[in-house]
Amino acid sequence: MDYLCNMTEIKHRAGFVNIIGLPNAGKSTLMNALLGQKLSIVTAKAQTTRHRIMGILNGDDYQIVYSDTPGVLDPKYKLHEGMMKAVGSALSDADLILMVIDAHDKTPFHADTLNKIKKMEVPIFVVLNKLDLIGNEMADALFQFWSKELPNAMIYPVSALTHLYTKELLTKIVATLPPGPPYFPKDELSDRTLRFFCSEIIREKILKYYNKEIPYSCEVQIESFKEEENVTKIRAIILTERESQKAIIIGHQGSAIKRMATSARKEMEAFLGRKVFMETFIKVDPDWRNNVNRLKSMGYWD
Ligand SMILES: Nc1nc2c(ncn2[C@@H]2O[C@H](COP(=O)(O)OP(=O)(O)OP(=O)(O)O)[C@@H](O)[C@H]2O)c(=O)[nH]1
Ligand SMILES: [Mg+2]
Repeated sequence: MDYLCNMTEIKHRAGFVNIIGLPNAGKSTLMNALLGQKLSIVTAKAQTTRHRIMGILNGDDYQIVYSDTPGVLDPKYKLHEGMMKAVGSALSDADLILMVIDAHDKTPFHADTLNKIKKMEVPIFVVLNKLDLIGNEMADALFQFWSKELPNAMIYPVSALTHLYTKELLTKIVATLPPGPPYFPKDELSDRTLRFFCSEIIREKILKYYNKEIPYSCEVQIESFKEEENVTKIRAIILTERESQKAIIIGHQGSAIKRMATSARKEMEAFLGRKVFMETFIKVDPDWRNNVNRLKSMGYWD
């Protein structure tokens, strides 16, 4: 369809709405709330999101291409550098930035990133998230603070978790999108594959069930993904850095991996809407987090 020639479609709006913020601010929760479905994984641990993940919301007269991004941090290893490249790309192609602040967390925003945002010409929405955790006085103080820091930005207090004021935020986002045709087919929900989301579901359960360094030492790869008539058959590989970590992931007589994999399989079944048969293997891949070639093959590095 030619969106420029068709008079009814000239009213169509479309744009990239990129979500930026510190780790754990609630960026993924916010994207899921704005999409009305869970696409990005969410956990209580920081550095849950590692990739830029697009989530597309299609209305009759608009298409919002959200990008969830990893939390902004100072890189300690190459994987972090790759994650910050994803943030950099989201800063460079946005039509609108949603800068998510955890209203309950006093950590100052990342100074370099804030300076970049201050220089940007696209509209900025400061989203004061986790409103459910703070009182009016605190909300007012944050509102004053961000009005001074970013005088041209609009400020929206919300709770992504309880969906407080997220509908209102969505209305403002749509009104701010530039006019234009859609970027993706209007039945598309993401730039990512089902296979990718299944690997993310496993990572979410690793973050949930294991502590300390274990989740950060792990990467998940879906070696095969076969959609058969009544079942999707998945072969998943968990990479970890050391034999000792592998032993912890497996647990006593395989109890730990069984618990994690069962929980992942159930969530995949709900996500895919069909039965899943999953086999899980663990491989030791020392230093994958610092090997640029490995990171390239995993999609963390262009
Ligand atoms: N109380 C409350 N908790 C929230 C809210 N939004 C997110 N959370 C919680 O905050 C934690 C982090 O949420 P995420 O959405 O994973 O945060 P993120 O910014 O994507 O984190 P990274 O991907 O690690 O950068 C989870 O435990 C969420 O349930 C909110 O509005 N209120
Ligand atoms: Mg996230």
